[in-house]
Amino acid sequence: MELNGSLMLMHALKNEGVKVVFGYPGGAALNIYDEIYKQDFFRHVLVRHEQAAVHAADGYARASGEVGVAIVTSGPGFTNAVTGIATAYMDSIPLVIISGQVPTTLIGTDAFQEIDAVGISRPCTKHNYLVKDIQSLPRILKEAFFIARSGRPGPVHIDLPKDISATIGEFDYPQTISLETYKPTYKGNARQIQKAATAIKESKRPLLYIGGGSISSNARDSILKLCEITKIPAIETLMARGVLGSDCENLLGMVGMHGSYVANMAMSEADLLIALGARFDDRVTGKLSEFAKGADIIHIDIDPSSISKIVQVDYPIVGDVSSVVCEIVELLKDNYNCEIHKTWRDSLKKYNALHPLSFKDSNEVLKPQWVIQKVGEIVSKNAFISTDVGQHQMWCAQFYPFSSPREFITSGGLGTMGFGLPAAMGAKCANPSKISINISGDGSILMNIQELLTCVVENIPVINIVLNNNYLGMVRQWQSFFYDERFSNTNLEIQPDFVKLVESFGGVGYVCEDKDSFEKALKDAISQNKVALLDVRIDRMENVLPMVPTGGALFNMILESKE
Ligand SMILES: Cc1ncc(C[n+]2csc(CCOP(=O)(O)OP(=O)(O)O)c2C)c(N)n1
Repeated sequence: MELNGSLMLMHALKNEGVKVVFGYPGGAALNIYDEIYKQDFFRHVLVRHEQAAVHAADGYARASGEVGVAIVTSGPGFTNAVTGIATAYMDSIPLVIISGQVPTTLIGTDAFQEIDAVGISRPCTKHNYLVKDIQSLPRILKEAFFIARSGRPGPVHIDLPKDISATIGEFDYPQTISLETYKPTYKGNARQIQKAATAIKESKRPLLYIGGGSISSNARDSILKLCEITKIPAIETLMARGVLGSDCENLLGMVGMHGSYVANMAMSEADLLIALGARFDDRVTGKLSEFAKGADIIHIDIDPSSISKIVQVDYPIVGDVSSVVCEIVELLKDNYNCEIHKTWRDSLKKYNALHPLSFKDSNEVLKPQWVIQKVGEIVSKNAFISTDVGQHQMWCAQFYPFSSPREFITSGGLGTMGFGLPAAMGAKCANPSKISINISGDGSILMNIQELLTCVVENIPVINIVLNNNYLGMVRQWQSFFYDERFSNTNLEIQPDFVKLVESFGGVGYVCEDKDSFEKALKDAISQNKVALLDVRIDRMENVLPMVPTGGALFNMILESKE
């Protein structure tokens, strides 16, 4: 059938099962927006800033496991979107981002709003395209979705010039796809899996090191099975919070810079690490020369280039985490002896008793950790929890009682302030029957606060819990520990009246200064089902502990603040 480029895009979105698109129009995207006006098979959410369009598509993808889609215009629309694209790239989130571009005849002339979009997106996308002729558009659209969601997922960018979106061509959407140079391996090598299973059987101090790839591969059930039959202790990275769920007996908590004492000690003393879709990020390994010194390493990952990238691996297995773990379970299930590492498990229990993850609660001032635990209690497993970046993010990762994968939506790799609110909006669109809560800081929330309006206009009731310490808290903490308390430019004493602010956008606001008012406010916000912001005044000087100083060994943790 004959269609113009914009209609081809609409048909491709329909074919790929896209239900929601986040975007913002402009001159170079006008043809596309004209077709959006005429269609009714997906919902278009008009954000108020392009960065938010991509974060929202990203939140949608993290919550649903589907590809998130964002459309922006050329030039400034696209450059605004870059932070969102880079955020998704660092966390391997499947997105397709379409940007308008000036007409092909003007490319290279410094035309109004021209920018080398594919040049900019190259280092922060899994793949990108500049569409040069209408004939290639159907193939490019099909490839983009295929590449975004297959193998190690990631964002794919299509730059679509204005003349091409208006040109008519033949639309024959490919049903299948085969790319010569891109064939992800899902099934692990049988011999390597056998060797890994033998190593697991023989190990006396084994440890499961669970990373975010376990969520993209939907590996929860197979990993739980492995835990059940082997009793091997497990740790989760920030990106993997929720894979096992907080009531899983094997789980020692989060590992890394703000990981629990027992998780970090386990990582340091294990004799076998079983890394599942984890990437040995520097915030997890600490000082590399001291990292897991006595351990052999099994690394299961869909991305061959991430294996032995940071640390030398003894048992590399390229494949889908879920599929490989299932095979390992098959090899171990009938003859695995858990007794071989009982001493190890006992010694970890002692570590946990020595320095459990805890905080000093108070009735005079609200403690952020208490607030987070309370949220968990009130929403009882029925919420998406998004965060921004800073202390509040780490307290969430430490203290929220996670129960399932995809429940926690946070920017791990890039650490992007301004992510939380739009991501919570995307998550709510993915599953409107769940509560969507953005836990933010008073610094972060101001980075995309305009999205409160999108939420109000589009009726996307997101609840924002702003843990307000009148500081850029995480930076203040580093200044406190490592810069002799010289609080250079981190004091946010003067803040807007957040309640008036959210009300001015058409939402509801609350100030919470004690436990009672917090509990009432959150319950009220949930029952009103409206866009809400809770300005929660917390202890200004609270720190996130434990903490591994950058460049330090994982086992050297700061466990207490100097008073
Ligand atoms: C876009 C962006 N700019 C700067 C930073 C550096 N940064 C990391 S945490 C942080 C402070 C965050 O403060 P706030 O949102 O108030 O949260 P808190 O740490 O107080 O919980 C800053 C500035 C960042 N991560 N992202």
